[in-house]
Amino acid sequence: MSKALAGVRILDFTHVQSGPTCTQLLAWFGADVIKVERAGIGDITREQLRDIPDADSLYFTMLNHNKRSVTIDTKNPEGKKVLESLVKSCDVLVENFAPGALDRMGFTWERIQELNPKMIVASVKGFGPGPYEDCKVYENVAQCAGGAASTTGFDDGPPVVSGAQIGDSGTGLHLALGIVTALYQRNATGRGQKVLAAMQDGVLNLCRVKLRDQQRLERTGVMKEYPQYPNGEFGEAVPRAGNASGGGQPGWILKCKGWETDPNAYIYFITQAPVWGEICKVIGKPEWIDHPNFSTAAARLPHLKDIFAEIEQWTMTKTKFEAMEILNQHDIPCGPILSMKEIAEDTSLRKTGTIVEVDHPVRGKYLTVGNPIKLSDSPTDVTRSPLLGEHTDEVMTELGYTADQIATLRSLGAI
Ligand code: CAO
Repeated sequence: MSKALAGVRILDFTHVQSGPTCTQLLAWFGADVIKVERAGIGDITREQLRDIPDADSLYFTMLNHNKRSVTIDTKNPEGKKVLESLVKSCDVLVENFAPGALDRMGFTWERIQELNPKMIVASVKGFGPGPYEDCKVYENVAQCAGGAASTTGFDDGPPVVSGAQIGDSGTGLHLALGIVTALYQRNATGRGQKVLAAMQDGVLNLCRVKLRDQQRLERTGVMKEYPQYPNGEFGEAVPRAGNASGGGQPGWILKCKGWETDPNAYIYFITQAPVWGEICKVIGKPEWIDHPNFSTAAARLPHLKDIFAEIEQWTMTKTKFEAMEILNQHDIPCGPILSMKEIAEDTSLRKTGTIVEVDHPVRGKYLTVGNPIKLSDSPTDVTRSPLLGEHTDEVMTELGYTADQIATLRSLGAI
């Protein structure tokens, strides 16, 4: 079956996590992604957090599937020429170097336009234009600067970063959408353009509801679905909300059977208004259905702490899966707290290709997260990440270099 992005060639100048997430997605949709790395070194993540000596790390392999790898020293004058021919033959250049690195290499937007006016140049940077635009940025810096950390955690503790890589992988996703959109616009204009996804902006986009809450707080001084209500104090800024969810459907994480020894024996329980009666029946509190303190969503808000304490008395008598089974029969929204071990062993995620086993010539079999976006006419086959420079000769030949020229460039240290 053909792939959605078949025929699109990506010059993948990305490293670490944010950029590679983006180009991996494009590769999964069928683009030919050519990853350019430094000979002998490669993407720094190849050797970071290694679990098998001399094998590309899981960090690298899980972010670089379905790509080809070529090595080019882009600071070597001859290597620069090779990169120029790649620029001429690709549709998109994706990079996430520190600010200014691409310019210092001699590949300014103007120069790239000279070489290929149709080229789309897509960048992840930590910050957009402004006081921090020259800063290097990693995941947690973005989570802190994008509003996630100040709004995550519990009120009596410090800011907390999330395990979800919303700064890196989240921004990679944003960039991928920008690239596909620019490709679409190029169909009409025939021109390339610059695409920028700043990590701070990407995180803030994912924290949109917290900027909503900031304005609600400034107007009303209170947010009734937050755990600070009704007994705590609200300050000037949106506080950390613990595990609370929205106003119409307050939720919390509750202990389940086995919580004393299993750190993940918990369930997320949502007291969704339309099923309040069912909740009361399930937990053995039918008198709450019409009780003035509990009968409406608004009446319940000041009593959420007591309500969840009571529900927890019930969830503690069930495992999280037993509780799920019962609650789902009553259409009560809930979710088990799944450990990574449980997710890795989940058969339904394997069936859908969301968890995939991949074979690698050096490290052997490993698990990865497949393409979370499923296209019915463009299915994803996850193939292993490339070894460093595995496709240098192949790509150079496609660019028109002869075997002798390739050997010479290699002897010069250009590739
Ligand atoms: N040949 C020759 N030189 C190469 C090369 C190649 N094939 N590929 C890269 N380089 C050079 C670059 O030109 C750069 O050189 P100069 O500093 O002399 O201009 C150098 O390698 C290092 O690039 P860098 O500054 O991007 O790398 P770093 O490890 O110092 O910083 C990071 C890493 C991630 C902090 C930085 O790239 C960054 O801020 N990127 C933007 C934000 C981002 O994506 N962050 C998320 C990273 S994922 O957690």
